[in-house]
Amino acid sequence: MTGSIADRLSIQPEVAAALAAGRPVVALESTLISHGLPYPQNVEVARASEAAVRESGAVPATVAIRDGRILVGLDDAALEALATAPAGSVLKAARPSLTAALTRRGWSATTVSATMIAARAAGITVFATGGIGGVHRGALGGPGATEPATFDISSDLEELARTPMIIVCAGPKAILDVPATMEYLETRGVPVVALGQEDLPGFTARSSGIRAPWSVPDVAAAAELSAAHLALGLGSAIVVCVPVPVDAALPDAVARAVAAPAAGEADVAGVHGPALTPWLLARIAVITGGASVRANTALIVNDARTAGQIARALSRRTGAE
Ligand code: PSU
Ligand code: MN
Repeated sequence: MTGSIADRLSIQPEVAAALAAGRPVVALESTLISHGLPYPQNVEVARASEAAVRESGAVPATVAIRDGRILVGLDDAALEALATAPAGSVLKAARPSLTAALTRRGWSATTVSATMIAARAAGITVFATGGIGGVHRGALGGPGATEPATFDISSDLEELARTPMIIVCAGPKAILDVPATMEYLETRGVPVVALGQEDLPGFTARSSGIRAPWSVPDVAAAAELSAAHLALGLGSAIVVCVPVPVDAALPDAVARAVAAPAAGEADVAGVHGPALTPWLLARIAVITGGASVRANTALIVNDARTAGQIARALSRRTGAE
């Protein structure tokens, strides 16, 4: 079977109706379900994210791939199937692996890059995730480095550069080289804005320790800035970073302290490529005694709620509500 991305879409009727009427819709990714979190937290967070989008007055559209079709909007049985699939049976689909995902049978989960491709084809402009992928530690080598540069830079960053969309997240994942990730986004013309604080949110921690390039005080201002960005037609996404809720956050120092040793352990264990991010998230869950999972689930749901509010504000601007 062949066909364009648009030919491959199976859009849930509720999502299609909302899009046709200009009502707010929020895309949600599925790799965090299949590869990012353990069961049962993964399916709980998927359901809670959808509920949070609805509470904000928008329609959730979780994206995944099954049997050659890109599903935009999953029912509860599909969420459960993705969350309970045997380890290794769900492919992690990013832009480079999208073709493989669409030409095999069974389930593939979509990362930020693949979800953006699907959302754009479906006409969805607001997308919530936990943390974007970025430049991995060691990707660039460095002066005096004993190991060669790995060049492991997430395809999420290139997608953000080429797909006009609003991505709501809690900042680049702390497992990454966050300063290098920010430089990459700057080079590729992707605005990054912190919501409600000056510091760039640090994924499972409130602060990454670096200042965000821009910040806005509230959701209304984030929606305003995002609408202005999309209207300019520059072609890139805008990344809105929302700090993890206070009661679930890891202390900033803890989040930063666990990341470097975990990256070192992954290297010693020979973990590279698409397996690296899931491995690091699982390792940090163990190191923090589960605290990182609590933070990760809370921030994902919080991002979904905020994305719903932004989508709602945008559709009010266009007069659909
Ligand atoms: N956010 C989370 N957990 C995750 C991810 C994001 O809270 O597991 C996933 C996203 O799908 C993101 C991917 O696109 O990790 C990045 O993987 P990589 O570094 O291999 O590009
Ligand atoms: Mn990678």
